[in-house]
Amino acid sequence: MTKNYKVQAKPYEFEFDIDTTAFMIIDMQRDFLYPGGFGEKLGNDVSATNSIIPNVKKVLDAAREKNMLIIHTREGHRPDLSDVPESKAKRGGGIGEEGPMGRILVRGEYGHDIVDELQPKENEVVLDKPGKGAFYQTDLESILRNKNIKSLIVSGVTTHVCVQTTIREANDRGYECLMLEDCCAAFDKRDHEDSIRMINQQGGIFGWTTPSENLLDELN
Ligand code: TIU
Repeated sequence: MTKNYKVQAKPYEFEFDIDTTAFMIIDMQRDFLYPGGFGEKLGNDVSATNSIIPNVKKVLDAAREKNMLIIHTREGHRPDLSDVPESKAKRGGGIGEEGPMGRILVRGEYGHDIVDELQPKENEVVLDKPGKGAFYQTDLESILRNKNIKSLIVSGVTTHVCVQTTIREANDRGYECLMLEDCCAAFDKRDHEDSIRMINQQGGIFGWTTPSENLLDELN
């Protein structure tokens, strides 16, 4: 069985060994994808973020088929809000307030959880994070080291905030990151497109980007 893959990408082919690569799904939570959650409360239209669910699901199915390590992240806070920095609390979004999907961005609430279509399976990692980056105040680095992971294939929302922050943090730690363009979204298309350019510019300053079709062509 082939373990090494080469995927057409920008700025050039992305090569990875499937046994040392994890598929990450960043913050595909109801709070960012449906009306009444954190994303909308911040003043955004959530139609772009929820439109990528089917694209992410296709890659998730392929990653499961290949027994890849799958990591789901969720941005959120303790019910007593003791881990919310004042600087974050005062900038809106209604963290901790009651909304139609429960208390906004609070762990254990319906809105904080991952959408039905992408619900994690028992053997998959679910990582709760208080910030935008997936490494900050989490055990992600330890999990990746223990599982001998060298490369990350990254999807989720929002492209310019949690996805980009995580890719930048991963890049500095020596991980090679492939961002799946149509499996990520920002509330504003310009932020999404600018992020793609920021990642793959200067010879892949933070990583590689590609439409998911190129990855699926190789995996399937
Ligand atoms: N506001 C925004 O675009 N994003 C976030 O606050 N969190 C994530 O990106 N998950």
